Amino acid sequence: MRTQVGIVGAGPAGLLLSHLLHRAGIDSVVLECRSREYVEHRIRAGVLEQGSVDLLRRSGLGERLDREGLRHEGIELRFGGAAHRIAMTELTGRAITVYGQQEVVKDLIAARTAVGGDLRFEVEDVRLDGLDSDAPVIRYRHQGRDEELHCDFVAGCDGSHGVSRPSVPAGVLTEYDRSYPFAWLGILAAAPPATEELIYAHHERGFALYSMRSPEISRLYLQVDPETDIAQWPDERIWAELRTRLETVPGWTLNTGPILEKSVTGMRSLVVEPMRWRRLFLAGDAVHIVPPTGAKGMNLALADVTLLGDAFAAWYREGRDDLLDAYSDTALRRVWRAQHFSWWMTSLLHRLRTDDPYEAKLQLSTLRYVTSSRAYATSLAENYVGLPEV
Ligand code: RFL
Ligand code: PHB
Repeated sequence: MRTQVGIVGAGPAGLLLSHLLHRAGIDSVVLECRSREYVEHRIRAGVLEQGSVDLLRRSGLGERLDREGLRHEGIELRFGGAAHRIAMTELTGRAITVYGQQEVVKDLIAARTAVGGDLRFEVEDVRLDGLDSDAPVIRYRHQGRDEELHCDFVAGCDGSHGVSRPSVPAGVLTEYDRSYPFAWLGILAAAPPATEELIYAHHERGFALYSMRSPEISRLYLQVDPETDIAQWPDERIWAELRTRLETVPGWTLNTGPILEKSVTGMRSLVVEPMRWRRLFLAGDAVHIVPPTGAKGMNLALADVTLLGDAFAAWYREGRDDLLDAYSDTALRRVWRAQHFSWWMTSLLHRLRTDDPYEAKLQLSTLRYVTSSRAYATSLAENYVGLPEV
């Protein structure tokens, strides 16, 4: 079997790339190890930058997004017993849209299948060969049979635990990383959001975040120890801790309801350079990871494959390889801006160490500054809504 671009991974990166290539008249096949049902229901990110929304609309994926997405023009920083609004749209002219990652994934799968796109779910044992030749091959098992996919290029969009990045020979790639001594416990609850805008709360017991998915569904997160055993967090304990960290503003109360899903996610920062080796192009979480505090991961994945889609189009249509050659350097500029912003938001809002009151004082000083200086607030806002050029 042959295609032009073989894509590993049906997350936001792999699916959008396949969609953009189709629109440019380029063939691709997407290989995904999970089932369609699984990837359509995996609960993760929720915030789309203005640029991501514009991109999805431009590529014909805006219909349900415009209907169901929640446009937000500000966020709240809550600390020291008070609420402080960052007026993103007033400061930058741009906004964010709250729309679940799994909804983006569903829309992309629907768009690909509507035009007969080749998406193969539940493939096993994916191996990449011939990446340093003009004729790479992806070998895998599907429905009990050994298969080969011959292609011109491979796009490694298989997330942080994929096979693409480890297929590059040792010594070629450089890793830059940072780990954090905390994790997030996230819940999805059948409770109407008690807030119109997202609340990022700094509290002496640790960070909390109030987000949402719809007028009926809230999404909340608590900073917890990375070793946390979810069994130690029955629903009542989660609500009690959320109350302690969020009900710090007089008269404000949380809405509670049945918890539909809960999970613990570790936090990490990672960039791997360059984002290409020969005929393998890496995109999204397969090549960089950010802690979720800046809401950047999915947006970066979408931005990477937008560049990649244009670069493949220039190669196939005009025989140009300049955009493919520039892909890694161009993408890394946005990646590093998002790395800094995500690290900064994370460091500002979490309880860093139990025994260092100095750091807590610096955080509060920075929080007061960012919520009182228009210049500093604008910096936060323009990073949060997404910088058009970086
Ligand atoms: P994905 O979504 O992980 O997709 C990779 C796909 O590859 C498949 N795969 C393989 N397929 C075939 N063979 C193999 N060997 C394979 N190995 C893996 C996987 O099954 C999967 O389907 O990567 P992609 O496309 O790069 O997208 C990245 C985003 O998913 C990620 O950055 C975001 O979810 C991060 N993130 C957030 N990003 C935002 O922009 N805004 C947010 O508000 C936000 N909040 C979050 C987040 C991530 C979180 N968690 C759970 C890590 C909140 C949380 C809690
Ligand atoms: C979410 O809604 O899941 C969400 C929102 C903002 C973040 C991270 C996650 O920074």
